[in-house]
Amino acid sequence: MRHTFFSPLQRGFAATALAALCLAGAELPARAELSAVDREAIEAAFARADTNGDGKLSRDEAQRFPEIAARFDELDKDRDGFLSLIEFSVGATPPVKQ
Ligand SMILES: [Ca+2]
Ligand SMILES: [Ca+2]
Repeated sequence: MRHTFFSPLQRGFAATALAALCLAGAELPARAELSAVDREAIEAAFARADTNGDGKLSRDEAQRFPEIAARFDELDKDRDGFLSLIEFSVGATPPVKQ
């Protein structure tokens, strides 16, 4: 009788859960004060503002958030002319809570 610790289904689930954890950790800096609800609101705001869906905010797209637009250069840490979700989340905490 062979022993398998994980069925393929369980392995798939474990891998998915792990990937989700890694993704969540990579998307936003660890911020103790940022609750899951806040993070969802920020991600939703980011997604709404990202009108061309390229996963980053151009200066034009950032215009819908006056506080972000005013600090665009400061928030654009890697100076690529776009705000990533991470860069956006820095500026969006807490001004862009809705
Ligand atoms: Ca965009
Ligand atoms: Ca950037």
